[in-house]
Amino acid sequence: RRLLYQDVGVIGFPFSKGQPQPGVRSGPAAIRNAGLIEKIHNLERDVKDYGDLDFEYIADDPPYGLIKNPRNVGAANKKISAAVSNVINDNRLCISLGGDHAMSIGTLHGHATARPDMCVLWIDAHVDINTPLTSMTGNIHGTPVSFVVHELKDYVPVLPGFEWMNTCIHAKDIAFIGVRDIDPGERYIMEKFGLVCYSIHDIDHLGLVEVLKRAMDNVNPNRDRPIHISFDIDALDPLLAQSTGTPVYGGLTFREGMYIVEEVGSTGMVTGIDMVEVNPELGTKFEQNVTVNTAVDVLTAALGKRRHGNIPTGYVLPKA
Ligand code: EXY
Ligand code: MN
Ligand code: MN
Repeated sequence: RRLLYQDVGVIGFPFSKGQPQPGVRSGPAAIRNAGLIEKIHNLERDVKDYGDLDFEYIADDPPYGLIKNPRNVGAANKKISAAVSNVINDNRLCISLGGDHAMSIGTLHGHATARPDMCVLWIDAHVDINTPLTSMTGNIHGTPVSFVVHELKDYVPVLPGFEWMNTCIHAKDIAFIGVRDIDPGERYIMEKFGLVCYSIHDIDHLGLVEVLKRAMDNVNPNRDRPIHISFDIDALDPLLAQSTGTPVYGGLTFREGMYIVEEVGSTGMVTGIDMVEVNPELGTKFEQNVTVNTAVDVLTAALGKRRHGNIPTGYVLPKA
């Protein structure tokens, strides 16, 4: 199938202010060290590494209600949004390496700026749709979806640092897959605004093939819209992704994770991917390696690496 964008851009967001554990800043470096760029290159896709963004630190950043680091998170996301729309305007599929999930405020905003017709698959143990007023932890990585959905505009205060921001997708443009840990306020919001959510229970009940087909029918019925995959590594079972800040047991298997990205990738419509919440400083050395390598496998599968093998171009079969 033809790809909407053949070329790939990779950009790192070593960002951790959306939650309390600083190690998630090292996610982009660990994923690069595991060979991501070369593995994309081996798929015969042109790949440009845009490097890592650096974020200035705002020292005077008192909480807004419970919400921690609003100015730092807001200013970082302004830069992230501009960086992502720049990559997509270069006609490259944008891979955003995190970093905690608060950075997806900016990746979704930047993607929607460049491609207003895009839709979103949010692969996560969580729905990350607390508003700054429903959040019980004050961690912005539990709230990014509330900032971008038009229908929630009246429920999200303009936090200091977020004055630049406007909502950019409709509630019907996002589907969640893999959910198994949702707060009461989040469940209420999902029902009130009719957000599409396939939990782990739904996968057990219907099977992943059916769930993914339904999710795509919900957000992209004609398979003609650009797709943003926001992949939180904690969607996968902690056996595969122990090195993450908020692991939840009973997650997606390796095979389920791979199936999702192979299948969505094969539509040719993926234009943005986030790989977030990889924290290479948590867990044992073994768990760190498993988590990081799994993140790389998910990304390369989304870009066309097939478990049944890829046909090599220019291959000459040796004659006897
Ligand atoms: N719902 C909880 C909160 O709002 O703090 C936990 C959110 C975890 C978010 C992780 C990254 O996906
Ligand atoms: Mn998340
Ligand atoms: Mn999560």
